[in-house]
Amino acid sequence: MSGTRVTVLAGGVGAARFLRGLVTVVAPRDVTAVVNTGDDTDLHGLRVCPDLDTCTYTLAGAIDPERGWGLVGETWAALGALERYAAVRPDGSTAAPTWFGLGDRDLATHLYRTARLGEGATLTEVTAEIARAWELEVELLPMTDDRLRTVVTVSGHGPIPFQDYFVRLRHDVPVEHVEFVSDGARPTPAATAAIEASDVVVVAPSNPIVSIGPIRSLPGIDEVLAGRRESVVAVSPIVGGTALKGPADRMLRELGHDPSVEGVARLYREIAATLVVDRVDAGSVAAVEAAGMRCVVTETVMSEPAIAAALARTVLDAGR
Ligand code: FO1
Repeated sequence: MSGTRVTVLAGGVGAARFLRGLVTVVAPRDVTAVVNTGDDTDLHGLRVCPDLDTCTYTLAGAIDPERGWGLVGETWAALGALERYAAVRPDGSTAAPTWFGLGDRDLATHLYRTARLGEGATLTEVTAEIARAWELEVELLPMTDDRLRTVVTVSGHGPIPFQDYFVRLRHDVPVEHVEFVSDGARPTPAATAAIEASDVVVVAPSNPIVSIGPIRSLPGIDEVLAGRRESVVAVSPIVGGTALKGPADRMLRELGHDPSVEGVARLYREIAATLVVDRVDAGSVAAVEAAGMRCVVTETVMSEPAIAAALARTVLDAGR
């Protein structure tokens, strides 16, 4: 499939695994990922961009395969040393937040990113430098160079930052509301151009609300996608009514959506012509089509690289 330019709207683990398969069927230099930054957080004074890092480490073959985030073979000496200070932290202080697992080698990424942002570099520039350090050929683009924060209202806690919901509370609390808070964040021109100019756009199998939602919330993105809807293909992150990783199924239900491929189709039908669903959802083809999307059935659970590659091939065929 040489010469096919592909842009992937990406969240974390599911998107990263899809990208790893995609680069085995198209040239990596023809692939751009526009990555969610709504999960980004500041800890210990460091800017942490979990979805960008998960895509980077996965494409570099350096991701921890069990966790799906962070580096394989990681050590945790710095985090362990912080526990000494967490023990004396006064009430009301957020110093030494040891609930968020920053590994020793992973810390280098956040130190570098934070230093470069402090020098005035944009997140797009720093992300390209980090990708070059990991010898990636894929273009990784943050969706925006502005701050946009995903804020989750959970029962009993009120509105809290995304990582407090996801990691500190282990996404084990009902979600009442999700919003994307920014001071007029705009997509980067590079992200918009990639979506406009590629032959196929893929909406990765990521959480539609908190991974793809922040990208779609940026002004103009939905309009660009809708304008080229025929060559936009979404992969359902819901398989047989459940999310393979993370809280997408519960979150969809709690926010009044149907946690099924039909529910996913209702969320994506304005921006994508095709929904790729897993074989276990073969019985839902008519429902997806009734919801307004073409439906392609294949194996979508990327338990091994060959399955991710076959899925990428099917997705590209559907988009061209
Ligand atoms: N996820 C966790 O469940 N626990 C962690 O301690 C954690 C640390 C972490 C550090 C760096 C990084 O890049 C990602 C990290 N993640 C962790 C993953 C991340 O919180 C989520 O998977 C994404 O934000 C959701 O896509």
